[in-house]
Amino acid sequence: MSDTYTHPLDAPDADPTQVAEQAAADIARLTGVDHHDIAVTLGSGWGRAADLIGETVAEIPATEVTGFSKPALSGHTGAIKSILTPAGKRVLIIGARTHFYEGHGVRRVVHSVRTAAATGAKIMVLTNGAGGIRETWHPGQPVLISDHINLTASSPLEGATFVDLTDLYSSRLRGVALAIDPELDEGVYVQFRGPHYETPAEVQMAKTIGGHIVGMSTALEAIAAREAGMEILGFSLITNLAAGIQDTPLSHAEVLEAGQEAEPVISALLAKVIDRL
Ligand code: 8IG
Repeated sequence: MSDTYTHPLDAPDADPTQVAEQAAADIARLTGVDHHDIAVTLGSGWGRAADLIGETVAEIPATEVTGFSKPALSGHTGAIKSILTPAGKRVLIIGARTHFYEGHGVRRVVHSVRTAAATGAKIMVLTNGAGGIRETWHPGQPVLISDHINLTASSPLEGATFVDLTDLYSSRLRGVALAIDPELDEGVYVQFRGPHYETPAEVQMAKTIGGHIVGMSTALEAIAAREAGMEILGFSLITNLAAGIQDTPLSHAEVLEAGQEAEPVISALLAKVIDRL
């Protein structure tokens, strides 16, 4: 054995599905819950939702689970929780995500999603904080993701894996959310690599090609979730209007502030939606 630490997903003979199965076994052992029905990734602004979804049965640091990395971002808790809903469903909460811009490769970006699938979850709820292109939107507003445009020039799929992405963001699940809040708006999520925000010209491009939301996560995760056979529900919290749509510069502080203000409202919404899934 070399004494240089190699991440399990970077080993030359690593099989991402097998690493995810190991991670799921870690979660079962550490939480005492051997199966989850629904998985939820909590992005910026969504962190409180876990408390409203149900009873926290177990909470473990993500770093205890095979293949998970330390959260790179403030506003992400880094915990994995197992929650029991009043309806008796088991919900796996993923409080940290690895972003593509961290530069560790797309396998690590989607490892949490593959792990969620390996715990048995059939529904993947992906939430994020993002920029809004529609002028009618305001910071603090949650919107449903109806589709995406992946501008990362990457894919989590390896080899000749031709996965259908029609109805990627399940119209059935969006219907459940809309039944709870008929006012919810929907939009097409455009994933950029980041970590810089877009230029105003790039935002205009995103708008021209059919985008309404700009962000740095979710699209790659959704693709991996679909490959794993899960049904996907996506929510963006609009924390800022995209560059050039709002006339002031963007700041991470503004993003955190909009997230904090919106947190009680969007957390309650998410908890209600999950209760009906
Ligand atoms: I929060 O305006 C958040 N994340 N790409 N652009 C991109 N990602 C974001 C933005 C934004 N706001």
